[in-house]
Amino acid sequence: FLSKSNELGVIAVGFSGGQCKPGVDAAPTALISAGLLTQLKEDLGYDLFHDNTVHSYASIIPASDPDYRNMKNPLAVSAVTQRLSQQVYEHAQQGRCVLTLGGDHSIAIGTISGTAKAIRERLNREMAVIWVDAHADINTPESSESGNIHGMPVAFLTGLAVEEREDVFGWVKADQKISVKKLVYIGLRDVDRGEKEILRDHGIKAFSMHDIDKHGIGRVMEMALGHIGTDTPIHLSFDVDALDPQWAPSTGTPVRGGLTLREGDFIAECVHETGSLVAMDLVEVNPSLEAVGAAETIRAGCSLVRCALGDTLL
Ligand code: B3U
Ligand code: MN
Ligand code: MN
Repeated sequence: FLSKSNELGVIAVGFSGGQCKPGVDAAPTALISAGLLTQLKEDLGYDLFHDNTVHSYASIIPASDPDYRNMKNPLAVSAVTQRLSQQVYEHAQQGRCVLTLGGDHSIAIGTISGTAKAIRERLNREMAVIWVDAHADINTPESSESGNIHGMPVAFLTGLAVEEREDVFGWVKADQKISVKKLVYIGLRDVDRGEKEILRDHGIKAFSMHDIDKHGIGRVMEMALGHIGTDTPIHLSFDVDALDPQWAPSTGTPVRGGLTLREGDFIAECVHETGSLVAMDLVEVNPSLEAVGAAETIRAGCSLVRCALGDTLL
């Protein structure tokens, strides 16, 4: 095991600035109120390291934050993710697995940069990332049509997007980045034209819903984990919109034709079985959208986290 097996760092991130719809900042409270942390402690036996705070980072969010290179809220997202990166790093550096409850997916700039650096220092290894999502989130500021930074985190984490300004992600240094060779996508079905070009040009491993329909989720997980290689630390970044809206309707950009809840749980279970999970993000749960489906979406999110952290059916 690459992490201390019973210690779990937990960070609750109530941040929504990577996209335009309010409400995704309320997800950590909703997930925790639904009993997620109690289940991890009492049913799965984890020692939780949690400051009992939902971080909104209000004190570091600037009053004025004009668009820059087509990015919306650039200073806020950069400042929040820089702080989050340090929080994640402090857990991971002590050998804890780290669970981050978002928040929109821009927060992965913070979480992944934090674990990548800690894993390099602690294990002298390059970490892999499994990105489960309907979207590729690999737009550069220039390729993005929306300007929403939650569509760009992978570009900043892989170095495909570069920015000198320290206060606009210039703080993400080489030891905090990941290789495109160690990145695997699962669940894609809404990828922008510019993103498709980026995935093709860099030979990035991606399993779309087409691949899941064709091979089945069992074979796809074998191929995904085979690509990463055994004994490689894994950061699982799970966007709840990878699930079909039938299971997770309360999310900012639902896309039909997604994973069933069982397929999502299966992905998480397979990652757990590797024994190589070093961090997980659960993002884009928005309890205020499609309010009728909020409880179901929260239940699905809790299930994904429990499965990744070792809950089994039998
Ligand atoms: N690719 C689009 C849409 C999108 C990305 N992530 C989400 N939506 N959730 C964009 O805005 O970059
Ligand atoms: Mn996403
Ligand atoms: Mn998504």
